[in-house]
Amino acid sequence: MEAAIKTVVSVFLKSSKGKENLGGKEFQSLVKNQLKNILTGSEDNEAVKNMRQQLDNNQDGKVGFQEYMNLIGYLAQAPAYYSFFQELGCISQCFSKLFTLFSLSTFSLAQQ
Ligand SMILES: [Ca+2]
Repeated sequence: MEAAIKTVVSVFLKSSKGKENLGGKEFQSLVKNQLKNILTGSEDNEAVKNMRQQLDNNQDGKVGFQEYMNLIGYLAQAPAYYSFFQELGCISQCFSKLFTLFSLSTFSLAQQ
């Protein structure tokens, strides 16, 4: 648990080069390098840009730590939803609703 928290924080700080926010290019390389096995579409620059804009709650054009944590929180919850949706028999349909709910509609989860 502690190791996971350290990793989440250090990935942000490494990507932002110690700054409080991730700019467009920095966020793009974080997604490409760190999330490529979780998110399909991480290679799609336009999709990553859309995701950055959707995460950008305070509309400053950058991804702050809190905004980054929203993404981590979402990704942490997704596998739990997956088995629930599997039981309901509506994986892709339910995920697209969930992604819309989280305003991340341009992305989908990689096959579990
Ligand atoms: Ca922001």
